Amino acid sequence: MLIRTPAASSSREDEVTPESIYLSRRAFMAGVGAAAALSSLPGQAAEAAAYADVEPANAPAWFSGKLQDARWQAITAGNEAVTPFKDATHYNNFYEFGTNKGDPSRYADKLSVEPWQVKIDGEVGKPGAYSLEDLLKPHRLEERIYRLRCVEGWSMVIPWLGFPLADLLQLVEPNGNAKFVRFETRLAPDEMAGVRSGFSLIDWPYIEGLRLDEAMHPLTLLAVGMYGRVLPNQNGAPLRLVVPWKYGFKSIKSIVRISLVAEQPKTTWEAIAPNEYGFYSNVNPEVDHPRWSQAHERRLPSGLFSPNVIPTRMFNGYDEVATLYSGLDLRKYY
Ligand SMILES: Nc1nc2c(c(=O)[nH]1)N[C@H]1C(S)=C(S)[C@@H](COP(=O)(O)O)O[C@H]1N2
Ligand SMILES: [Mo]
Repeated sequence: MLIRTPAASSSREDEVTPESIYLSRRAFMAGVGAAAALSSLPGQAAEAAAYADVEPANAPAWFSGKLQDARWQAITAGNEAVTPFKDATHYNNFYEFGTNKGDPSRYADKLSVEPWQVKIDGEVGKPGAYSLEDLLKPHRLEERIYRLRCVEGWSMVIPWLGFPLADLLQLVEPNGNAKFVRFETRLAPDEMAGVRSGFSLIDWPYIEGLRLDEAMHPLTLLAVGMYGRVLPNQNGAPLRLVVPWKYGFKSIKSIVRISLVAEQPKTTWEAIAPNEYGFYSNVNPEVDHPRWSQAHERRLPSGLFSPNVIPTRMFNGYDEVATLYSGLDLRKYY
């Protein structure tokens, strides 16, 4: 893996980075031995553990190059602990590979992610089929440590690497008819056991959507990496959306098409159960799912004896998005 860490004395990063996380990142880059050594220091054990199991990847050239000038810790989750890499990569929802939490880590390796093209079409001045490399070229990667809250009631804290969706949208020049953005996941039945099984309610491909102003919000991220490395397939390689104030299913994985459209797109989960999963799906502890409460969440890792249940926060704690919804009845538009 091609990561260079500047000497501590010459780095601006170590002035702005909480030391424990900075050290744990260095530790995972240096290998498990260093992480183990670090975990003996008080206060740094949890962070070191979160990164200890990071599996090095054979990163493609477009990614390694981008890491050189990544902005580490551009956004953090305050003092909330980063979820261990092991949990973030072995407890997944990616129904194309099966409905059990362990299925994506078991089967998503089958997905061929190189070469990768993204089609951008609809109400834009510059439609086209872009290679992932070309799509990434103008953008600097940022590390953003976001909370991820699944509608099922569990949550994690994940350090993503990506760039704002807004920066991409601006480059393709949405026109005046563009009111929504529609996203589509790759559909490759030969590579996707869950699609082949025919056992699913889902009408593939997986579709998601955002209002244009939500898509343009600076928190909305297109991710290509996590935990300092390229995205594992089970987490949506090579390109996935991350919308931290919405339930996890809005954060669509393995995107091959981004369309600027005039009408609100029909999304996968809305199509399956419109009374349970709305288009907006903002995290909201006051609006329960018809079959369970959304007031609390199980922060992973969680077990029988330490369930780690915490209150769920409005907009998942990202209060700055509230202005997007002023005047909207969030009970009606759930
Ligand atoms: N294409 C696709 N994207 C998807 C899903 C899926 O099944 N297919 N599951 C969603 C759900 S329900 C969640 S909670 C998140 C999980 O992301 P993670 O596995 O990286 O934690 O991905 C979302 N994106
Ligand atoms: Mo989810």
